[in-house]
Amino acid sequence: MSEIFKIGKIAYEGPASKNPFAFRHYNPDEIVGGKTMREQLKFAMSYWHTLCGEGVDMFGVGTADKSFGGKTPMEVAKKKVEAAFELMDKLGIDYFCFHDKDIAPEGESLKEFQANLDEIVPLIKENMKKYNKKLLWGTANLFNNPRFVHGAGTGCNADVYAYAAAQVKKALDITMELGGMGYVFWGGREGYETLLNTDMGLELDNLARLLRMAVDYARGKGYTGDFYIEPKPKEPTKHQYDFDTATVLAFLRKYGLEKDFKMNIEANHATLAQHTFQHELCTARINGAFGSIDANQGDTLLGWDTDQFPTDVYNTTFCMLEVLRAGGFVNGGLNFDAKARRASMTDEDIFLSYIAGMDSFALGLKIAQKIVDDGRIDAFIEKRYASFKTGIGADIVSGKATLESLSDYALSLNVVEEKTSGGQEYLESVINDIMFGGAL
Ligand code: XLS
Ligand code: NI
Ligand code: NI
Repeated sequence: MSEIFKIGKIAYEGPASKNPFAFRHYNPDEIVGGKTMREQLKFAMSYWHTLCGEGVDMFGVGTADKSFGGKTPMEVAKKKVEAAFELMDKLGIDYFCFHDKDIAPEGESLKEFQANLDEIVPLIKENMKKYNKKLLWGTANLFNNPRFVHGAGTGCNADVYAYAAAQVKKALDITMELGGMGYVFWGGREGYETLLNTDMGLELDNLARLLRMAVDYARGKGYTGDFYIEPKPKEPTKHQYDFDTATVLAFLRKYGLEKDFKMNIEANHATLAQHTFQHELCTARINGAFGSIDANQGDTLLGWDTDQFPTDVYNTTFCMLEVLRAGGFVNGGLNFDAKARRASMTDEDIFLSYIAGMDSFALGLKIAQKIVDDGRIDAFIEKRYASFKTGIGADIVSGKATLESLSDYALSLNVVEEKTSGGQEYLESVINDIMFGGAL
């Protein structure tokens, strides 16, 4: 088989290396926090951005050609499989994620789409074996085709709903066939533009019905992986139903689905919801719903999902701190739902983008582990809440306290003043000390 990318395998060369095609921080076999970096980080390649994204934007056509020498749509799909595995192999990425539509052309009908998928999936399976790669998660694209203009699971047309269900069923079948560890529902067009034409109650009931059907179907077939919801507050619709983690948790609990779903948290979606990435991860963690991560970053000056490769090390650090606090990934991982900028259109840019993202997360992991080992942050938090360990605080936590007993207690104190510092500036400087102390 001939090479598609004229770039060799990317190796770890250490922080002193100036070779752009080398890792400076991601050393797959190095142990951090009791596991290898490869196990801690579980990097995945996003099929859509990497093999399908050509740099189209609102004002211009693509700048990168992703046909990889194929001519017909099916030829191109096969070439993409080759390119995908060559890329993962060269970058040392163990996992990938895809939408049904990324891997095979839709054709003219549902039957044709499924036949195309049936031709490509065995090829993918073969390559997974050959290169020892795994499927982190699969999903169905229920947003691109014009039929989903009013939504898929939350649309107004029952035929479209059934079509969406057929796509979900097939995408689940493929995910199971490929031994996938997860299945994602990102609510593409599940939202609304105006309540003047929207029955929000029915739309949400129907979405819950679709999720329930998907879970029952896959579990009935013996699927043991995770189901994820990927929150996002807006884009493409003005109001996406899966706004953020807290909103999704309330939805899942209303419909009794909370045991069946975890979160797939995307950094750029968190910031669109006016949250930090860490806030979303923490909300998922404390609710037992931490699952997987779409690793990318937005731009604070732009109000949309720019899906940039993550290079902000503060963010990767606080992300990995949450991952460590959650006890690490189980079925999830770090999927680079990220694309090189439109002006970064060369094959080299694909490699350089992944290297940048992987190195930034490797640094984040190392620093997060240092924060844990250093202990100053945890000790500060521990001390800050110490009053809940004994006396009246312990009564509050154990449930022994009542409104009356607290009132009596407060009256016995009569005057309560709070003069203890929250220490934010000190703690921020501790983080900088851990990151840069001694390094410069
Ligand atoms: C879009 C989403 C999408 C999901 C998969 O904003 O991030 O790419 O991750 O459907
Ligand atoms: Ni995503
Ligand atoms: Ni996104």
